Amino acid sequence: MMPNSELLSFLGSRKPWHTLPQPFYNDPALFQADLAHIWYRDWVFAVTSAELPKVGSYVTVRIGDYSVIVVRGSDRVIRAFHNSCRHRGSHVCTAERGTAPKLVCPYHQWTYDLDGKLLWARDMGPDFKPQDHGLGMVHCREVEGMVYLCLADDAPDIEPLAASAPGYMGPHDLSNLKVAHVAHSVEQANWKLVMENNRECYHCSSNHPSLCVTFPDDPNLFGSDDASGSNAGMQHIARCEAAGLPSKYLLGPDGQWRFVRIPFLGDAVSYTMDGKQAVNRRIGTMPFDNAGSCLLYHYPNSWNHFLSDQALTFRILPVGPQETHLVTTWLVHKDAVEGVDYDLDRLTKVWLATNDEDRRICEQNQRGVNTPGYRPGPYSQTHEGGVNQFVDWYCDTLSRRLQGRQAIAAE
Ligand code: 3BY
Ligand code: FES
Ligand code: FE
Repeated sequence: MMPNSELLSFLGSRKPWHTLPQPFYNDPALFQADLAHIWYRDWVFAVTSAELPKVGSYVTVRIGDYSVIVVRGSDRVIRAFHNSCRHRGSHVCTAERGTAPKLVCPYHQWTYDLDGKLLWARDMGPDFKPQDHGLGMVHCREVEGMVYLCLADDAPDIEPLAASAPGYMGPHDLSNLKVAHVAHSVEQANWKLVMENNRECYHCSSNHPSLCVTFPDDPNLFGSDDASGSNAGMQHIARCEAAGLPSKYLLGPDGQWRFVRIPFLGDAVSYTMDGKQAVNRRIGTMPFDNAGSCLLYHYPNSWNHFLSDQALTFRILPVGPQETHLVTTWLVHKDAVEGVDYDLDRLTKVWLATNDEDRRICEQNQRGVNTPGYRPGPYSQTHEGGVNQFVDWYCDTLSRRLQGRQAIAAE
């Protein structure tokens, strides 16, 4: 791995309000540093709890070199374990998702309960203590229907998010929704390019024809400042708050996450090609259709849209220095019937197209950054405050953790 001092000097060479130096986007050693200091240290969004509807429903999540099983126990609590058998280390769950009454290792059938306890191991002798060989636990926290994992021994404080989420997300009631669709896409781009791209709409008018039917590309609404620069935004917030929907721009500690409820364009109520609802059943306790979209980003890996007729989650995970896995999940009312209450194509059309357009521009961005002719360029103060805010969060977080390590090493 790159020595901390070298990393810190790279960080020090970043010009304010500029893109990062090239190695941050393509260097394998820097990618390892991102894994060690960001991805293995922070809370990472894994899955919606709606995707784990039954006792024994599980998903496996790959975070860098780690593989983690997220599973709903017989007490309905969602827990996470290292996907490594305590016998000889085999993966226990080999599928990306499924349902199982017990977790049985495919190698020699060591059998674990859904809470990770080892229940059965054949012919291990009289001195073998099953209680010493349960699956390794990973920190796991469900916040308003979104399941977060943390691989660190000591997880950072998630309470500020957990305290604010019920107000903003409670009316959408994510944990009582059902999954209408899950889409996977792999982008040949560094995870930071994918996140930077998400934090601005400078690119929207020329790249997202279907999103632009309903989504306002006004940076005052979702950039790095509160929505006070937008009249439409402030009116929308006031109207929603009066109806009991927390909506004001709220920035978490260190800028790691943010909630704000924004209006759609004109009379639009959902992400459809005609702006009309995609699902004819309102979710949770949403008081009206035109509540716009409640936006939540959480660094390093998710952005989300909570509407009146659906909830949309987006999760990125780093695969390699120039490869990122995006999973998009559409949740709808649990009694909504496909073909009756909603049409799946209509529901997913805008964001499937938008994701693909974003994949293409992020991949072109990566290719251009890879050429020796790349030089860090300036962000637009008008449109890219959100991008700068993300890159600041990344640089500050990385340097704080590197300096922490150096201080420990020097003691
Ligand atoms: O998906 C999003 O939340 C962002 C907001 C601005 C650009 N992009 C559509
Ligand atoms: Fe799992 Fe042997 S490695 S039972
Ligand atoms: Fe985009």
